[in-house]
Amino acid sequence: MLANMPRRRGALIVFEGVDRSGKSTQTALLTQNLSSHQIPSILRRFPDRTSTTGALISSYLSSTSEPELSDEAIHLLFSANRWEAVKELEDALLNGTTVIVDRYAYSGVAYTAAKGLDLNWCKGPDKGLLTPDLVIYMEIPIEVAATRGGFGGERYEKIEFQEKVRGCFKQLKEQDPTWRVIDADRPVEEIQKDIVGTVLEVIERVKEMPIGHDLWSK
Ligand code: Z5A
Ligand code: MG
Repeated sequence: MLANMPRRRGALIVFEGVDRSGKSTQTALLTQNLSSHQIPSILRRFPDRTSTTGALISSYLSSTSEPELSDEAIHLLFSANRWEAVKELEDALLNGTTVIVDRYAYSGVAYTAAKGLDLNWCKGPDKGLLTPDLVIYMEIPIEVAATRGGFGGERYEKIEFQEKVRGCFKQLKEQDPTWRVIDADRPVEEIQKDIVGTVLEVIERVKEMPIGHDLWSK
């Protein structure tokens, strides 16, 4: 009887890492691989440049924003861009769909804290967001990432700044047991194999657990 069947939810899987660490490549492959395992999933990315806040963010990142937004204002816009998506993500999880997210609040904190703002202040606006079941951190030396296609095109894509971002990610990782570090300086398929194994385990483990709404609130 359907009514008596336990309700199964999807898992919230977040990918983080410095620029060109391979997040978009791996999230796209993961969606295909989950589909071949008959596991329903959707892929979302932040910033979502299609919304109103996303258009402002996109303009800021390509340095055409006039007048210049303050570091605090752009930080809050990135956070608002995530809050706009909460209902859609939560509905998908409740329907049993796994949600794969390419960058999340950790990027929000790491990129703003790398500018010199207080890390705890940076966490504030994202407190209470949906809590990821797994954060996959794509670990790569900045010099290697900088040799990859497209590095250098936007505001933050400078080696010295990316080193600071990497240091901020390291602090966040130390405070969070849901992080899994993946060596991202390997062939694409080899990385994907590790990711699929870890993600399948997490989907199975959390399917009957409640969804968390308490990122950084405990
Ligand atoms: N930002 C922020 O400040 N605050 C926030 O709250 C959020 C973001 C959410 C735009 O993000 C900027 O917004 C970003 C952080 C800031 N800062 N910058 N600059 P974005 O996600 O839109 O950035 P992007 O343009 O998609 O780049 P990316 O995410 O940094 O790249 P990636 O997704 O990690 O890498 P990729 O696109 O998969 O791969 C890059 C290239 O490497 C490509 O040519 C691949 O074919 C190649 N590649 C991938 N994997 C490999 C392997 N394993 N070996 C060799 N080559 C590879
Ligand atoms: Mg990307």
